[in-house]
Amino acid sequence: MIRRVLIAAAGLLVLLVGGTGLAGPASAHSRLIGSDPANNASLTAGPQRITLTFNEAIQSDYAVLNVVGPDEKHYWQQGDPDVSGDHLSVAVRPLGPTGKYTINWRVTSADGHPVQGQLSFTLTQAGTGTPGPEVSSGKSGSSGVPWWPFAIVAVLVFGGGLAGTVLIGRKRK
Ligand SMILES: [Cu+2]
Repeated sequence: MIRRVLIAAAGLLVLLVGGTGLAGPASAHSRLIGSDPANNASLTAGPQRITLTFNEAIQSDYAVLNVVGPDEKHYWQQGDPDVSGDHLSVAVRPLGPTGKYTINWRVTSADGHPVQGQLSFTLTQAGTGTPGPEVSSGKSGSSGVPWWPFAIVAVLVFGGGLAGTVLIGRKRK
């Protein structure tokens, strides 16, 4: 009987610790609280700059902010994004065709966790601008988060674990 109570108590403890462990970090992420232009805005002229506002100061490392045109193939932002306190912004080239422009963002929260999302606006009157680099060309350069360091680490960790398992298996034989 005592054993059962102990097991139940241990189970409850695991649930409590696990629960707070999940809720804690998630609630500490930086949140997007506003943007200029506003999400889903209809504009007759392109914005010179896009500015996102977060609920707290964000980290400047690995910030991404780009604008993809209605053809979904070209970038329309100009240069690298700028982080200043709780603001993330980027300059925008003069826009061209009418239609939906998608804003992609990604920042590192104050607590170190990455957060990302998408906004959009619609241009209702065509501009005279010409598009920037192609999305698939990889010319976005420093505005993209490099993925290969993570891949290398993943391969090393996985490979190491696999080698360890094989070695232990051999020893047992
Ligand atoms: Cu977090």
